[in-house]
Amino acid sequence: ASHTLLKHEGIHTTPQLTRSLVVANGGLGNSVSREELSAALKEMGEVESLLMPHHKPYAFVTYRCEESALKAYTHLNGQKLQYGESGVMLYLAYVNSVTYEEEASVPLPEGLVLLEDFVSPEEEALLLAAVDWSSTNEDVTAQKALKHRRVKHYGFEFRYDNNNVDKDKPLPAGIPAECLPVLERCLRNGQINVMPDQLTVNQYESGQGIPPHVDTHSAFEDTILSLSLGAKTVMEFRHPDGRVVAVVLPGRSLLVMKSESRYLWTHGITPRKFDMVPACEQQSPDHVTPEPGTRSNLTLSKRGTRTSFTFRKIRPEPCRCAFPSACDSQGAPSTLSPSTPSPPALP
Ligand code: AKG
Repeated sequence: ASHTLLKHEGIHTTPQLTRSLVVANGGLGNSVSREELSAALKEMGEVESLLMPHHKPYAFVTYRCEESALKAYTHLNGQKLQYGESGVMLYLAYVNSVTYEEEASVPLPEGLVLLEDFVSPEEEALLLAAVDWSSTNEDVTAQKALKHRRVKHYGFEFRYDNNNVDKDKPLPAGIPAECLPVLERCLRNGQINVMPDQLTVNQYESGQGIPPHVDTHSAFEDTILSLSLGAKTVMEFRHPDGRVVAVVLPGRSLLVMKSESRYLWTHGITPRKFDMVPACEQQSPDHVTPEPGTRSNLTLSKRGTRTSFTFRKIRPEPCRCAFPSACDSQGAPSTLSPSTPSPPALP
């Protein structure tokens, strides 16, 4: 099976001993993490490089010397790599060179900015404590348990049935006071030029997400802020022409969506328990889609609980943006909903 796989993938193996091996079944696409594979390979000798292509079921390892490669071949070929509660059988073969064409790079959507460490750990704790998830105040904050996450709205309720807000029905609870220092910082720094009046707090457990959507143009003004608290996640942006950009959102970061990234690209979080993120986070922490000519250096990251604060400004007049194909004010249907409501509770 590994030979078929390698043939279909255009990988040329050689019976001669070389410093490089392809490790079939040892790829990110098989849910093997970089740390797990790397630990097993390092036991055989000094590893010069480990390449784990995006979504592929194999990896390439290059050792400093041929003796280590031989040791890896002898001890790991046909052996089970144990990870988590399961394992996978590894098949190794020598390759003359490690050649792998990366997927083409896609730049970040126009208008999208990610600001890391935007809030301190103390502010993060304060903000998380400001959200009272006990269900006694459901009407005050329009709290909902959706199929894929739980949400709370402040200022105005975002209604998932019509993807809009009742602009003349403000909620009893406005944006919590704990948010004001953060929003004032955004005003001072120029991320926004008007104070938001609507907040949606989403809480995602591992395995949960939000369907791809564009925030309804007629409901909210241009700039949308999303503050990530707790665990990191990966948000996918999709352009109508098919481009997809995956962006890592670390805890305590602020995502600013303006212009094309707010009006035309959908944003969403795929419900899953692991994300692929750069292995060395210092290098390229916010952008998973690889740069041209760079080597994949991705690893699997386990998701935890993430709470996001999405701040928006209610739009008083119809939207007159430059993206009519996605603008409900200019006749485009409001197609995608950021929610799949949970089925009614059983008695
Ligand atoms: C929404 O509530 O419409 C969102 O897109 C939330 C985004 C996030 O969780 O960062």
